[in-house]
Amino acid sequence: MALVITTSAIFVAQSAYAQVNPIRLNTIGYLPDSQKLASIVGSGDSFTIIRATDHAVVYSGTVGPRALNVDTNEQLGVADFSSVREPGQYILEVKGAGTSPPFKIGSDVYDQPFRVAMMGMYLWRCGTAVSVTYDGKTFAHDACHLDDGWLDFVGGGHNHKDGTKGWHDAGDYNKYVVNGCYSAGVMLQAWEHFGARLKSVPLKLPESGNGTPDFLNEIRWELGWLLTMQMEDGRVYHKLSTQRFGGFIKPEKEKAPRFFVPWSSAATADFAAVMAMAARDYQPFDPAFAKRCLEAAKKSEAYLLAHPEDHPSDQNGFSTGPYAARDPSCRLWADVELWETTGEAQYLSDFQTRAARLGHKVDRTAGWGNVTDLAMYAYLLSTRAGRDPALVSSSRADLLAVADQVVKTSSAHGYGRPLGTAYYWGCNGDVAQQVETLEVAHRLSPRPEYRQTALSALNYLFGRNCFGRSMVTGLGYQPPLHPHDRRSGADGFAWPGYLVGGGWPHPMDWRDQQENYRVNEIAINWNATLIYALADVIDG
Ligand code: 9MR
Ligand code: ZN
Repeated sequence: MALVITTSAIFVAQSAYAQVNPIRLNTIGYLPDSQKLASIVGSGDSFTIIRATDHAVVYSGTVGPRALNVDTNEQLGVADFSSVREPGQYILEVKGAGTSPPFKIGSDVYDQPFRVAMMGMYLWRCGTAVSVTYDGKTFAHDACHLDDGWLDFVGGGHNHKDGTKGWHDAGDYNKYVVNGCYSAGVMLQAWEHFGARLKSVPLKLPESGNGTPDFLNEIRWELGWLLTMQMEDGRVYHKLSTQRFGGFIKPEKEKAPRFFVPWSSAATADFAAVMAMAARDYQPFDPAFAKRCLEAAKKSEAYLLAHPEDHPSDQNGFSTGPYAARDPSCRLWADVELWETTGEAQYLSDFQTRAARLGHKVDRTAGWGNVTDLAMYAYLLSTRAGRDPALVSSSRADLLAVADQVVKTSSAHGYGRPLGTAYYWGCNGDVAQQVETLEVAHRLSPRPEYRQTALSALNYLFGRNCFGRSMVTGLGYQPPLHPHDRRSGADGFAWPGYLVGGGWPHPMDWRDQQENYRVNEIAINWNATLIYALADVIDG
């Protein structure tokens, strides 16, 4: 097929690619000075990069030798066009194999994806009407779940207490504290690492212009709900949920009662961590809110100190998401964030005692089930005095060793996947999560490979994968159209800005099917790590 890059030709090209395109690259694009690799399956040795505006061949190269990519069992060759730096729109053509989807080169290629992923968070808001027009379509729902929630299961009788606001968790509309705290925590870390850039990115929120940066405005919607989950004595309810998952209807149509679900020490500790972070992050913009967050954090922490046992939530009667996290890593996180905010020596010494008990200080990934790494990032990047030099140096060494391993794993993988051959529920979210470890490593001990591998994570998610497709709704080439998402299902079209979980146990198990929740659901924690990764690379 002759290559003509006009809008209609791109359309023709897309229908021709109903089969998986053998040329797999980041279909959003590449930063000008970054490494630029495509993975090629099948034959074809020479390739060219063709510019959209005048169809000029701007680069010719040779596809590297084929090598077996073990997890997908494909022979893959790499086309390296890193030396093309000129901003613009391009196509990669492999003689005998075909053409890639169009992609861009530019310092701003991630600006729009960042905003769209943040728009996804806004569209997840519960307890209010939302509406956005994106790409010519309107995505909207009326105010939902205004009855949140009932106290029947927490000893309050059939009585009501405010539990409105927050984000829906995922493709379902329930709200889970452990995952909400993890997601808000990752986003607040993004704020702490990249706030100088993020503060000026307008997100078109109802609160825009209120003097608080929009990035923080969005997270505050979740924090407002989290505050309603705290009990008088500092314990925190584990979730607010229907008893069973509801149908594929719009959220305002879901009328089944939603209940507070008994407390857990994991939720309580995660809550303390996030409220401590919020206290320092919102201080410059809303000191009264910051004070409220700090008091809430201290109250929960005080309860935990007086009750050291790991207390799981009694979820009897509920078949919705369990998020059954155990509390040790959550307590570690609470200690360090309270110390970072207050400077109080007791929090530091509690953290250090707990951390010293861990065999290795930094894990391969963080997630709602294990927030150790979030705590370690905070400790290692802290500029406060008083840290134990031995713990700093051993945890620093652990973190750099993990980051070096991620670099190695990514470069050994045929698609540059930083998570290598590990495939499990929500692994796309963990591909994005690697970016934070790499970023923290880069801050402690800069290496260009850390940056490059962070970008490899995004390359993978936006199309350099065995499907040659974007894994984020509304973005890039052939994104998911049928995510496991009740709003998308009810409307009959995919709501934009959401990373889907990804194939497992085999990478090729991903299907763009609504019913396939194990591989095609969306979730706030996966979006939060994607947002961190995009915040790392936007132009601002
Ligand atoms: O992301 C969660 C995954 O790690 C668990 O294995 C899985 C089963 O418990 O649940 C996932 O979380 C889901 C939650 O339970 C309910 N809302 C949708 C979440 C994403 O699939
Ligand atoms: Zn709702």
